[in-house]
Amino acid sequence: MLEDVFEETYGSPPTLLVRAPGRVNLIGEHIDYNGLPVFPMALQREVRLVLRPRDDQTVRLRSNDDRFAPIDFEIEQEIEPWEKGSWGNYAKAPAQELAQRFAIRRGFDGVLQSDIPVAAGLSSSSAIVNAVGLALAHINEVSTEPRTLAGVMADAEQYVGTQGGGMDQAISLGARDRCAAKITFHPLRLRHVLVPDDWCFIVADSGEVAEKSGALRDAYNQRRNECDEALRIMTRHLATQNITTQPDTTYPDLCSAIDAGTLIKIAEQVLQGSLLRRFRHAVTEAARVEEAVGRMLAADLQGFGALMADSHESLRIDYHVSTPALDELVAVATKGGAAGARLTGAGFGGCVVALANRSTVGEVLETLVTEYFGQRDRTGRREEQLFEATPCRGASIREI
Ligand code: NG1
Repeated sequence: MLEDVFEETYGSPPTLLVRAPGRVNLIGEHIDYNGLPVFPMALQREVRLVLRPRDDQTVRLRSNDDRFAPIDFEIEQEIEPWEKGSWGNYAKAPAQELAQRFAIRRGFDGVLQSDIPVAAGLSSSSAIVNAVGLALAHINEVSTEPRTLAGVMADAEQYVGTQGGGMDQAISLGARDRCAAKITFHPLRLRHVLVPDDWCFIVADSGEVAEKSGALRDAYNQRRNECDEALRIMTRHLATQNITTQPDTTYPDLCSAIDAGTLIKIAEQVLQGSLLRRFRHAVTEAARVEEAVGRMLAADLQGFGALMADSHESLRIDYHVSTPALDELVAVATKGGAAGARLTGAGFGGCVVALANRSTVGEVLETLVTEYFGQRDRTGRREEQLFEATPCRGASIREI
């Protein structure tokens, strides 16, 4: 029990329990940082943190997973990060952000555990940021209202050096039980959509580590910069045609002013190479999100699945974030009868998500086991690598 580990470590029992779930993004990939809507759900895998507030500015935290060494640091306006890829930076990130914005002064002793696969595109990192952030906000009497805290935590996570969007923090803090949420940004809004009872989302982990705080950070940030550059060129061009005139036009402005088909035709004249491909992905993916919300509301499983398949193709060809293993998992899930499958999260490894009807999910799982996981070197941690995602409520904190 986490409480026992706490008591053994610190000599007295913890007083608070925080939980923060991971998430699986159903559709809307690599577009949150363009301010475009996304459609994830929180899942049953989560970070749990037991803690006892302190009267000073120290945070002492240990994980019950021996791979992660115990950490301690002082809450200050400027907190020096540990080396790139170090897990402790996900605890320092919310501490620094809350110190800068709200001058928080109280730390805590804590023990944390997580059953979210690490670096697999299921947002294990944001779950730590949110759990620590929620704990610090609570004990320092800062607002813990999910949407407010989500914005703060999204800024906080930039501390690790990845220029992510705000999807992960928003869904992990704001999700409702049994629901996915369409998230729109600036201002942040969550529209909760009940996942039909007979829909099953399967998560299958390729086993390829997608460590975004490490080496892949640059590849991720590069795509974000390419999207910015494509937008700049497009708005400049559109201004010369008197189509849009604002200099600070955003992706959402553009997508609501001009339909996706027309935008892409214009882009094909104006952009080249990777800028054209990144732009095309962003615009078509945003349109797929809008459509996917309608498909879920209409309980149209096949329609939703087809959009997932299109999303994967766009991420593979235009966004260039897939891998042969992810493509193989998508193909195997589809062959097994999934209505659709796609890589989920940042890509470059990690997981795919597949959609199946409850009556056919067994067949999809079996096909994945025999044709992907049953093969040599992929049999290691089956129940961790292949599971059904249950839509769960967002983070919470309570006294124990
Ligand atoms: P992952 O790597 O799956 O946790 C990242 C970003 C998201 C979003 C997705 C791609 C962070 C914390 N998360 O998620 O904002 O851009 O990639 O859709 O940077």
